[in-house]
Amino acid sequence: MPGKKTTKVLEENKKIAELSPNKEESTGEIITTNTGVKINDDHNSLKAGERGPTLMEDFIFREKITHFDHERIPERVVHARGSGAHGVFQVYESMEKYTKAGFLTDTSRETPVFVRFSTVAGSRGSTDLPRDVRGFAVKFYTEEGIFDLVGNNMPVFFIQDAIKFPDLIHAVKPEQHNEIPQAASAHDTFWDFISLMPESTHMIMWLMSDRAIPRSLRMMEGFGVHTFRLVNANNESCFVKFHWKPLLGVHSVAWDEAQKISGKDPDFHRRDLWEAIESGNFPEWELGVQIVPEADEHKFDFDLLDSTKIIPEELVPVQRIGKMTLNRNPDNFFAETEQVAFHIGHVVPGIDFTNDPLLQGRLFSYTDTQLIRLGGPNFQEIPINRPINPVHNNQRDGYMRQTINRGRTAYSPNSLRGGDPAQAKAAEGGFTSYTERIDAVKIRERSRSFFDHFSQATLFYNSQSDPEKQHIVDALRFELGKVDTVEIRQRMIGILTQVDKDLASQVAYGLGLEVPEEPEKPINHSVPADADPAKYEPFPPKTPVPDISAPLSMANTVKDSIKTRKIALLAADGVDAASLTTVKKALEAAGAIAEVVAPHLGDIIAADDTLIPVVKSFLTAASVFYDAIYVPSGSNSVATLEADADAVHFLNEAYRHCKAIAAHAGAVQVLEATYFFKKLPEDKSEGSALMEGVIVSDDATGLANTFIKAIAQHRFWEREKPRRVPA
Ligand code: HDD
Repeated sequence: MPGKKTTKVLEENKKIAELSPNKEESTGEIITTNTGVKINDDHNSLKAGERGPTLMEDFIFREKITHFDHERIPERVVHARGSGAHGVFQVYESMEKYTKAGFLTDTSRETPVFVRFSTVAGSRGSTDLPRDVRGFAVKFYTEEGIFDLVGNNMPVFFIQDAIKFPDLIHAVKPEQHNEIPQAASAHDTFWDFISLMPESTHMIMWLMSDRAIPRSLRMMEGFGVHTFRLVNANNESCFVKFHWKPLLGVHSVAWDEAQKISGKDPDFHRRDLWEAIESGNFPEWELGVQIVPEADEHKFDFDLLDSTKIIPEELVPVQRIGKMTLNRNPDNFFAETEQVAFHIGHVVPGIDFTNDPLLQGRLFSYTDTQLIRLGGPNFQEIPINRPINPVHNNQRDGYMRQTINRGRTAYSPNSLRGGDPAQAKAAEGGFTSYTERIDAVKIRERSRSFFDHFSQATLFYNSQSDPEKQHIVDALRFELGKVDTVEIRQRMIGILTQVDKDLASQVAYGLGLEVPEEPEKPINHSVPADADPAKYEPFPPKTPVPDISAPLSMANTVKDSIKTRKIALLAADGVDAASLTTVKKALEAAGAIAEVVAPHLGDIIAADDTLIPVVKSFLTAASVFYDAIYVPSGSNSVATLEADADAVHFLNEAYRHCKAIAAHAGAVQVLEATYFFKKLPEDKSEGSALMEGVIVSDDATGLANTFIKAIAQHRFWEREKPRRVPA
């Protein structure tokens, strides 16, 4: 049940939804045409006689069909599949030392936000669970205008210069001759490109890690990726990297699980986000900043302008400066989530750009794409894109203009309107670009400071826990295993040797390839053909870089809560009501969602004749939709489940996907019917890695407590080692 505060927010949200302009909701109204004429018959077209042809004259029919025929707009060229939500952002302490941006200095302000999460490669209707980067785009509707933080759930990018973006996307999208595969990077063209682009290696480590298959959009980090500038009221600037830290921690699913979810519920993430908000479990992130003083620009081994690099948190800590809460679902997917137009160039006074060549290229691309996608220059007038502060300028006309500009003048300077709209001085909030000194020659080249492509890939790999490393190996074996061209696989082994020899040899083994004794140096296409290669050797290290960076591993994330985790309670007629409800109540008290899954829908009759409502049947549920499983006692229920292949499969899958499993001692027979329990070592005592997260007890209260701690651990990846469980 949502608490008092949450209920208040939900009620206020309803009011906002009613008050906003452009909203329409038919409650007992009469159906009309778009010209407002009441319709008498919406079921039959106008015909010449009962069995005669339809008449052209039927303006009601024509209007309806014409509108329908034009319902589609081009989907986004990337990030087509997305899910959105409204919310608010509030800063904890004034950041005025660094920036004059009002939403980062005024602690009393609640700034409205709209967030759109997305996958990158798939089409609009593709699954939520491919191995992919997730977009994490936040629109802040500040009192000084819109600021868009258009980031991803990974802190680096594939390429250093935006001129390579079309190549990257053409390579990862379905192949041009047969439009295969959908929403997948596991194919020849992607790896062909990557194997020829050493600068992508760091990003590839992230993409092959579990970050690419999140458990929930609510459990992902977000990153602004580029280094931006903050500028304060004295026009002093510092560099900044933006982070979003989810309060529920960073968690993923298993790859086998991701593939199954894609079949059983392609809307898994969208549904999860929607349901969390509807139930008052508002997703929360803290905004983090890494601040680098201007004077330290050249202090690091890497270039701050290079988007394939992070600033390790050991070198510059992340300060958590505010919180974002998503508390309202969109009213209409198309009007809001589809029509929202983000742009890295939407900044407010106090935030400015750097010369990162990827960022600079993005500054061009985003408006350009909206012109084709949303059909013209007035896309900013679509309700979801409008700032909350008024807009005044001399821009006029264009397709679908909404604003009715009054008066005679649409130019500046003018005298007829007293010079309106007037310019604002910087002190009055007028945007002034940071006066960065630039003294340069025009050059189509990349800086030598961008040429260390492997150190941070190695840092990322070394920072992972053993199971995470294994997942990277498995992911690379999977992805490259789907590549038909052996030369591409081999070239990738060459790249991986630059990251870690052991990683390379494990992947090579899985692919049946050899790691060459003397791997060829990866080809670097960003070096101009007629250049002296010595000019592009990475600079020698300047500052000690950590061997490992703890925040890079998801193993170190917060694991103190089971809030919003979904737990299946497997039961059938004859279940022991106390054994079921004690655990159910304890889980719900800890904030989890506990659902009874049974052989049939409706109610099951407990041993004491009470009726227990069933949420899902084995036909409509699947183990992969849950974070943990509990089997209560009751001899008839246990007998039914132990003989039910679906119930046993449910448990086998949960074990294979390393989830917490609990059974009342009276239900241990159901576990004994599973593959894993039979195969577990004779010694089923605590402390055995394979038994971790498997709980059997005859004390339902004690079991619930241990179970809750186990679920909070998220997954017991160590179990994967023997790889003996079919699922
Ligand atoms: Fe981009 C969409 C994130 C590089 C060109 N991008 C888009 C979205 C996100 C990102 C989250 C979806 C926004 C939404 O939900 O509507 N893009 C990134 C990040 C990048 C990046 C984090 C690197 C740091 N993007 C990038 C480059 C270019 C683009 C280098 C082109 C030069 N991106 C686009 C685009 C899209 C887009 C074609 C497609 C739809 C849209 O803009 O509105 O303009």
